Amino acid sequence: MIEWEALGGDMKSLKPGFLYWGAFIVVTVLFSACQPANDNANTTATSTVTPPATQHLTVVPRPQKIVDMMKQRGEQDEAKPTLRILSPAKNGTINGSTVEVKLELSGDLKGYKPHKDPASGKGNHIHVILDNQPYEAYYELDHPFELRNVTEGKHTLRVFASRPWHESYKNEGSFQMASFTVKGGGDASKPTTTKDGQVMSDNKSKAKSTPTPAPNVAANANASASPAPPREGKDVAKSSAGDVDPAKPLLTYSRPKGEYKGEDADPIMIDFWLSNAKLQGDGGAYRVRYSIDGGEAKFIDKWEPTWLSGWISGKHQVKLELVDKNGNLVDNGGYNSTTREITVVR
Ligand SMILES: [Cu+2]
Repeated sequence: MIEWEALGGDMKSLKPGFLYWGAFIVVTVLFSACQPANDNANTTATSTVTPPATQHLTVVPRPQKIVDMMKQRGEQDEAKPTLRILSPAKNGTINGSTVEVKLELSGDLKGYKPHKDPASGKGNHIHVILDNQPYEAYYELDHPFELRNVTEGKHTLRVFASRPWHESYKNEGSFQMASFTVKGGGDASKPTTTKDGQVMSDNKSKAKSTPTPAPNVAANANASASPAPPREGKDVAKSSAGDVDPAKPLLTYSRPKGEYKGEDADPIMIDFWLSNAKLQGDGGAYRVRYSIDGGEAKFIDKWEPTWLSGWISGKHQVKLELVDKNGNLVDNGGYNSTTREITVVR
């Protein structure tokens, strides 16, 4: 009554106003009750991208088929593989445009051996990363792995041991990094490839399409006007090493990558390598921040794979960043914030 009085007037003039606000509240409550629970509701509503449907991602346990595979592998997942980069030499100089990658695997292997099973096309392998490009898989260590048409300048190579489902081994020594300089170098208008023609780096232009509303997109506007041809979901970009300090905290993006189809598309694993940085849940001071399609930031506080379920078909942007306890990006040559485009076909 008192509030009505405050709004002014007698009961006759108040009644229509009361009905109006009452109806408004009822409609509002009903409307919000009909909204699907969606963490990304705020971002999708204002996004300029046209999402075909809303996507609600949840963290789920390691899928049963992987758990079963681990059982079949015996002790392999407790192995502590140690890699050594024999070539290219750390801080070495290579004349020409071909860089031979030679690795030595040792350590407590417990049966771990990189090899592609011809029947399934799967097997243990090494992830090989040139600069901050998507990794390429290296299966047969007794066969040389060659980088061809590497451009002139400074580059980094990162390698680490991986399982058939691309989850990395996280023991000390599994990861190695080497910086090297190429003199002469290849044709910068053509991609850097392996000897089998797998693209390690598209030297010509920035990765095609960055539909995320990233404010720094404009910075790429001076990249080549001709877009890079599609390369089977591999999000390749101009490759040059940042000024990476191997003694400083370093986040190496590994997964997800490329195209995910059918049952492989749900859940999808986020996996990375961490050097010189311990996450909060592991007794350290750092966090890994991720966001999907420019949406709400989430945190990974233990160094282990994160399985996300609920992807919808289409292209998605996956961003991984290494941040300190205040949420500030920890820079290391530009490598600690990486965005990859993946394709989901369900
Ligand atoms: Cu892999």
